[in-house]
Amino acid sequence: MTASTIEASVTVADLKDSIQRHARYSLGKNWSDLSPRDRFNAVALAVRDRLVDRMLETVDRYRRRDAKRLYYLSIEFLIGQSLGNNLHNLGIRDACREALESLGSNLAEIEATEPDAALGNGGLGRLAACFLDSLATLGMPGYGYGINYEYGLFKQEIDHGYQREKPDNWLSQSCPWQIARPDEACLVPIYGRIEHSVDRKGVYNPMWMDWKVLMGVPHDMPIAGYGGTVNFLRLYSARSSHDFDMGIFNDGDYFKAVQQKISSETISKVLYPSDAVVGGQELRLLQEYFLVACTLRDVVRRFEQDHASYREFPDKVAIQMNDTHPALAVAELMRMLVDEKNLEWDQAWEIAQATLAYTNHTLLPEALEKWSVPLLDHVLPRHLQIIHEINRRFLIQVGAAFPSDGDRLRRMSLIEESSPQHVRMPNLAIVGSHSINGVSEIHSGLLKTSLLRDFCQLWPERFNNKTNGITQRRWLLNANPGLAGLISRTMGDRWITDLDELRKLEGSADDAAFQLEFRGIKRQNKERLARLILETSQVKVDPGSLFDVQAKRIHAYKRQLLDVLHIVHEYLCLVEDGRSPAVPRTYVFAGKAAPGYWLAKQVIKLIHNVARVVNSDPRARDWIRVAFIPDYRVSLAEKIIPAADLSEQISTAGMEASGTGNMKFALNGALTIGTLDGANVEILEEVGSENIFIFGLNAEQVRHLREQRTYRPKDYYDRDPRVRRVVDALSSDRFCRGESEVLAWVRPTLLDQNDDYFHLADLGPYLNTQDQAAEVYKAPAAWTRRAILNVARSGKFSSDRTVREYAEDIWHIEAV
Ligand code: NBG
Repeated sequence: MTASTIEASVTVADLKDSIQRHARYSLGKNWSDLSPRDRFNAVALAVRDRLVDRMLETVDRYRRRDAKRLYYLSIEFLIGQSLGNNLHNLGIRDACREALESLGSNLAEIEATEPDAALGNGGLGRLAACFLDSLATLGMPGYGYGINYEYGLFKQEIDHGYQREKPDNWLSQSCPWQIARPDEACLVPIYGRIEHSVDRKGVYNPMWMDWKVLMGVPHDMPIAGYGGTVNFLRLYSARSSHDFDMGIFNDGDYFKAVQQKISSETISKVLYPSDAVVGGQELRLLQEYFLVACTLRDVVRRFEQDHASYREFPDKVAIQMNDTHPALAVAELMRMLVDEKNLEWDQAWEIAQATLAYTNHTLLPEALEKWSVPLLDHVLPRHLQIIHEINRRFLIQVGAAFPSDGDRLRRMSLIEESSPQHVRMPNLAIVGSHSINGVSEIHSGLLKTSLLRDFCQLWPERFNNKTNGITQRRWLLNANPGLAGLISRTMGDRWITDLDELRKLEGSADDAAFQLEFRGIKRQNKERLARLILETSQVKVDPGSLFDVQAKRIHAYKRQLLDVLHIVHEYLCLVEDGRSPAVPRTYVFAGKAAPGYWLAKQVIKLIHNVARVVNSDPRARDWIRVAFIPDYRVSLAEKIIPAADLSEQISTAGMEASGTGNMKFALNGALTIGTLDGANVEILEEVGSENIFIFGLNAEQVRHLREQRTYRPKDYYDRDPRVRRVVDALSSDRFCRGESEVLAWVRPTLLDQNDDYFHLADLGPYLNTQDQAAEVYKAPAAWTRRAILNVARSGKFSSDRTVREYAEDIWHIEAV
C-alpha cells in the first residue's frame, strides 16, 4: 500500500474521533481542557493506534515468511521528535492537520510541544535513528535495541558564556509512543563468582554462582517507514528483580532491600554524556552488559519460537554492534550457546562469528574502549573467563599465521598487559565478527592502514566500508517543507524513497525562475532561524547576510576554534584596517560540550566573548554577527540546517570518521567549506570541486607532520601576519573584557603546546578559502546554482543506500 492510499483510507473524521477518545479515555479529560502537552499526548496516542495496527501486520508478515532479522545494538538512539515523522511516513499529515483544525488546534504548535528523545550524544546515535527509518522504509526486518534512559543527554543552558548542564528528565511525563511490555521482562545476572567444578563425565564445568539479578523491562517504540511497514525500537528499562529483593526482605533488612532496588534501577537512569570518550565507570560497564544481555535473551527467545536447531541461527539472525559499546555480545552469545544451550565451543564460535558484525566509528585513540580486568572479574566473572579462552585460541591462530612475531601477539591480544590488565573492546568485537566496517571511504582506508592494520593483514576479507547516510524523510521532507515542496512540484515525489532522483534537479540549476523560488525558500528558512536566534540568544541577525553555520558536538578535533580565528580575523580587518568583509555574515554556532571536557567548555566561553565584543561594536554592526544557539538537539538541527548558506566541516584531516551533519547541510542547499576528511571527501566527489570549498592539510600530510614531529605552529605565526595578529588579539584582553585570564588558554594551546589539531597550519588556507566563498556569495545566481547542484547530487548520502549495502553485504536480509 502506498502512502497516498493509506491517506485516503484514514479519514479526517476517524482521526478526529480517535484524538477525542484518547483525550477522554486515556487522559480522562475533554479535549478543550487539555494542556498543550496533553494535546500532544492525545494526538500521539491516536497516531500510535495506527502505528500499532501496521506494526502487528508487519511482525506477522515477517513471521509468515520466516524472514532473517537484523538486530541493531546501540547504546544510543538519537530519535528527536517523532510526531511529524510518523505523520509523514504514515501519509496522514494532511488528515491530521485538518482534524486538529476542526478541533480548533494547530498541528505545528502541537508538534512543537513534543520533547526530544535525546537518547544519544551526536552522530553515532543519530545514525542509528536514521538507519531505523530506512530499514522500515525499505520494508526490511531490522530492529533497534537500546536502553530506555530516564534522563537523556543534559539540557544546555548558557550562563555568562559558560555552559551549564541541566537534567533532561524526558520520561517524567511518560512517552506516548512507548508500549511497555512487563510480560516480556528478562532477568540478567551480574556480579558473583565462579565455582570451578567438573561434571559427571569429568569435563570442566564452571558454575557462575551467587550472582545478583537485574530485570530488564522492554518498551517498544513503533518505527514507521514511509509506505506502510512499521518496525520497532526496543528500549530496556532496568528494574530490580522481585525474586532477589524478596530474599533480603525475608532476612528482615527492609532498608537494604529498598537500597538495592534503587541501585538496580540506576542502570538505565542516565545516558553518559560524551560522544567520543567515556571514563571507565562501573555503571557504564553495567549499562553495556545490560543492553547486551537483555537483547540476546530476546533474540534467542524469538529465534526459538520458530526454530529448533542452533545451526540455523546465523541464517535467521544478524546482529550489528554499533561501535564497541555492545562488544560484550561476543562473550554473552558464547556464554549462552555453551553454558545454556550446551553447544561445543567450536560450533558455538562459528555461529557467533557468522551472526555478529562490528562497525567502528572513530580513530581517536582515547575513544577506544577498554575495561580493567579486575573490574570485569568483579562484575562479570564468567564473561572474563570466556574472553580469556577466546584470546587463548585467537593468539594460537595469530602465532600460526605470523610465526615468531611476539610484538604482533602483544598488539593483537584481547588483553593489554598494563597494570592492571585491560580488555581491549575493539579487539574483542573484531575477533568475534565476520564483518568489520568503517563509515566513510577515507575512514575505512585508515582503519586498514593504521588502527586495525594487524587485523586486516590476518583477515582482509572481513574489512569493508559502508559510507554513512541520512534519511531524507526527516532531513528534507520533514525539516524543510518549503524545499521539499518545490522539488516535488518540479519533478514529482519519488525522491522521498529514491534520493538519486534528485539528479533531475541539475537541469534546473541555471533556470532563473527556479533559482528565484529556491532562494525565496532559503530566505524564509533564514527568517525563521533569525527569529529563533533572537528568542534564544538575544542576538538580532540579518536574514540577508550569509549564514555561516557550525553545528555539532564541541570537540577540539572538530575545530570550532578555527572558525573563531576566522571571525576574529574578519573583525580585525574591519576595525583595524578599515576593510569590510566582502559580504555581511552571520556566524552561527550550536553544540554541546561533554561536561567533563574542559577545553570544549572553554571554546563555548570564547565564542560568547567574541560574540559580545563583535555584536556590540557599532563598526561591525552591518557586517559581522555571532550567535551561539543553546541546547543543540535534533529538533533544533531541523530548524538550523535548512537555513544555512555555508556549512562548516573543518575537522583536522584524518580525525572525523565520517560526519553526517555535512550530508544534511548539503541536502538542504548549503555549500560546504571543509577539509578532506570523513565524508567530505565523498561529498566533493559527488558535487564536484566547483561546488564545494576545500582547504587545508590532508590526512597524509597531518600524519607525516605528526610522525616526523616537524610541525612548528610558531613558523606559521612568524610567517603570516594575519595569523600573528589573530593570535595576539586573543592573547590580549580585547575579548576578555574584565574577566582576566578567561582566555589565557588560547595562546599556549595554539603555540606552545604544539597545536595538536593544526589550527595554525590550516588558518591561512582557511582564510583564503573563506574569501573565495564570500566572493561567490556576492553573485546570487552563481551561489544558487552551486546550492542547487549540492541538493541534486546528494543522492548517495541517503541512509537508504547505506542500509541497502549493509543488508546485501553483511546482514543478508531482504525486503519482505
Ligand atoms: C562518530 C564520528 C562521526 C560519525 C558518527 C557516525 C562516535 C564515536 N563517532 O564522524 O565521530 O559520523 O560516529 O558514524 O561518536
